[in-house]
This record gives sequence, structure tokens and C-alpha cells, in this order.
Amino acid sequence: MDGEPGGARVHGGRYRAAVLSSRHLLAAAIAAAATFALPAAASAQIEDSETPEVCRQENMRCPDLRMGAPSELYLQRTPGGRTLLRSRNRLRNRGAGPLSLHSRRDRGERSMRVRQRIYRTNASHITRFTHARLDFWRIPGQGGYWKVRNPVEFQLWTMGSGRELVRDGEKSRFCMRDLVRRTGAGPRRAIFPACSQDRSDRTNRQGISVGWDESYPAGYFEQYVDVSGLRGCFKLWHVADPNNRFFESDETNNATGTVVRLRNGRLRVGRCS
Ligand SMILES: [Ca+2]
Ligand SMILES: [Ca+2]
Repeated sequence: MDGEPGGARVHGGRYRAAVLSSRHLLAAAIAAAATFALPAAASAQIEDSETPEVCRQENMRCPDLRMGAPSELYLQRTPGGRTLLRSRNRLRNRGAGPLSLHSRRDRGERSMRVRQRIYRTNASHITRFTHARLDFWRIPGQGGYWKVRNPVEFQLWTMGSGRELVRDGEKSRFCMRDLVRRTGAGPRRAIFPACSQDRSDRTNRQGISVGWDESYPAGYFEQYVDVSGLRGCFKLWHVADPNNRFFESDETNNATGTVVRLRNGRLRVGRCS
């Protein structure tokens, strides 16, 4: 299901280059070819799609984030007349090491700075600064949680050669945690449990172990793309680490999409005919 929003290969840098270009009305250029002249800001990010140096070393065990296909899709009508396309996300770590995030904030700071711990094969580790942030995010009826800013993005694209980004999803904060064990490659028990709800925390540890998934159901707070007024065929993409904040062994496999058709207030999933 891994695919290609924007006409370029979908992943870290090229994927984001496609998004950038779309937002800067260069979608036509993207549709023309996967290799094309990009504005400087976008071309600089293409290099991000390469495996980072630290993860190319044989003795390093980097995580590899991937997305399961968007699932449990349905349309919700709001009392205000909006139409929301809801879906479950599944963020997976299928790398050789955990996504291990250690965060800290100084007194007076509202958000935490995130560092990524990367393990060696001999179980020692190094620590890398990231540009990720942790925010205390309030969920109606549940209180707040410390969550990562933009580790996943939902995006709706048109189909075909002139494909364009149409809408972004609403949800922007996700808790990184071991929710479901999917393969036997990692630990049997969750290493990263539920995220802290203590706003006074100055430090935080969260992540996803090898072989485990983080997931939120389709009905969760902000778990939608607003599709009001849209009609036709689209592809809903779930993208892991869209801004490439985290070091991974493979930066080229972070997006997975599902085809949807919107017509007369109805949703068809999986095909457009
Ligand atoms: Ca990846
Ligand atoms: Ca990454």
C-alpha cells in the first residue's frame, strides 16, 4: 500500500518536497516527473530522504517508522453541517531498535525538547537532538497528556497525474506508546506504556518498541480530515514523521494510503468505480 502522493516517491524528503510544492502551487511540476527542478527550500529537504549517517552504521539499531493503511473509515456529520472523514491510524516500528524519545523542559517552558536515544548492538546508546517538541495536549473528557507534536499527518490527495494535496487532517499530537504487539521481533511486554497526564512533569520518556504499534481509533478526538464540499475520488494518506524529526533506518517507507470516493454524502473505500 505504500505509495506516492504528489507524483514523487512517497517518503520523508521527497514526500515533503511534494507537499511543499503543492502548497506552493507547483503540483503540475511534480506530476511531470519524480526528478525535477525544485525550489531551493524543497530540494534541500530531498536529501533528508536518505538514511541518516548514524543509521548507516552497522552497529546502530535505528527504528523504522511505517504506517498501516488507514482503516475503519466513515463519514461523520457535525451539527454545524461539516462532513468529517474519520479513520484509525497505526504507527509501526519495524526497525532494529526502539523509537526512544527522552524529553525535558526548563522551568517556565510550556513544551519539552525531544532527544532521540539510539541503541547500538551492544546495548549501549547515543543521544541525538531532534527538532521535535512535546506538548501537554488536552483531550475532552480525559484531561491532558504529554504528546509529540506532528509525528503523524493525515492528508487527502486527488488522484491521477495532476494529483494535489487537498486537505490536511485535524489531529496534530500523538502519544508514542507500545499499544499492540504485532511481531515477535521486539519485547514481549510494553516498554513504553501510556503517556503521562501530569502537567507538572519536567521530563518525559515515550516511544515505540520494535514490533509494536501505536494506534488511535477513528472516533478519537480530532482523528479526521474535514471533507466538507468535496466530491470525487481521493486518496487518504497517513504519513509517519512527515517533517523528518526522527532518525530511522529507512526514511522512504513512511506513507500508506487508502482510496476513497465521496459522492452525494456517501463514502466508498478501496476503489472509485
Ligand atoms: Ca520509515
Ligand atoms: Ca524520519
